[in-house]
Amino acid sequence: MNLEDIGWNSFFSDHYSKHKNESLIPARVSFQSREIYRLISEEGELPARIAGSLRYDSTDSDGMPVCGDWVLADRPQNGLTTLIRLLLPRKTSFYRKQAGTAIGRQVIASNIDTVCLVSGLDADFNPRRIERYLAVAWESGADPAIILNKADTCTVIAARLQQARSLAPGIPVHAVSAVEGYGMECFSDYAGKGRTIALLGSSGVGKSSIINRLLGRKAQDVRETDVDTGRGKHTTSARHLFFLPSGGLIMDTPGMRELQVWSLDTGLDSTFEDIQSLAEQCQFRDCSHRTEPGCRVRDAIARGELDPGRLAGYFKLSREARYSELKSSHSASWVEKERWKKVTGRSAKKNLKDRRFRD
Ligand SMILES: Nc1nc2c(ncn2[C@@H]2O[C@H](COP(=O)(O)OP(=O)(O)OP(=O)(O)O)[C@@H](O)[C@H]2O)c(=O)[nH]1
Ligand SMILES: [Mg+2]
Ligand SMILES: [Zn+2]
Repeated sequence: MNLEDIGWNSFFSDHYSKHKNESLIPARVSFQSREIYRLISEEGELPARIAGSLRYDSTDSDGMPVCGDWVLADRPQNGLTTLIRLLLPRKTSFYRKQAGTAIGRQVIASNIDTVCLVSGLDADFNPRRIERYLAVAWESGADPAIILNKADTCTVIAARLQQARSLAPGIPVHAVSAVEGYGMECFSDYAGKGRTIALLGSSGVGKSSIINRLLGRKAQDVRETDVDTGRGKHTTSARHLFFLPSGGLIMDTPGMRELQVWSLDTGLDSTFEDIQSLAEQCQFRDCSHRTEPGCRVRDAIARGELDPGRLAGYFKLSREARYSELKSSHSASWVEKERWKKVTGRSAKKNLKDRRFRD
């Protein structure tokens, strides 16, 4: 196996040269599910787990390897599980807010060149959801593309394509059918030697079906019937990288019921470029586009040039991003206070008492 074929380039080799060590080999995480890892390396596929030192050294969850990462691992010894010693820096990374009530961000995949945002052309089609995924994609540093799957179930494909293009000017949009094979050649635009594609989208949109069609075999389980039976039930439960016959790699990911955004900076600006450029012409520089006079954003809505749903989506995403940032900075100071309470707790009080006596 040639490392360049699986995405190795000067970005990673520059970092690797700093840690070069005969007993460590560079490898890419092709699968991760909780504590179980699989790597691809010049030595082939390797089962792996995290070395205690890596777990100990990483200060937060960002420091733990995820699918797509480049790592340094022990040189494998006849089929034994190898240990991952070091995580190389990420070229691109996808974050989401941690699930449930947990505060903080979670890396979900890394080192992706093109992220294909998959939606279904059936009842799943939802412009607001596409915007949400688009914002996260922009923020990751990868190039987005929009894939509208299940074209065989849709009688208004041209209208849907146009609608998706208006949500994301300049972003490629493709209609495909994984079941019938229609339009699947579009993926070759993004694949090729050393390139990595990831499929992202809600559960049931057909990500694993697309993978199976591209690989020409049943590599991944797909949902038996095209009906969502249980709440929160996903067919795919872990991220997995596969080799494409045409060269390059493709990542299957578990569908998310609701992708909660983490911080958005460039992601928000890039997704809503139209609103941003209107906002620059509002009478007030800090216009909230709600009640102020001379608001160009509301003017555009009144003229029918901007969809009010899109503005509402923009408000919602920016609120969410601000809120998770705010919560995390509050929680960071809370965690710090708690830590100091522990450190300075009884023993510190005792020290203080002793000092008073000594003084
Ligand atoms: N009609 C039609 N059905 C499709 C197409 N692609 C996928 N499906 C069906 O949609 C259902 C869900 O497909 P999956 O490939 O399991 O979806 P997924 O996105 O991988 O879902 P998770 O793994 O839960 O995230 C299955 O019943 C597929 O047969 C398509 O192009 N047309
Ligand atoms: Mg799946
Ligand atoms: Zn305004």
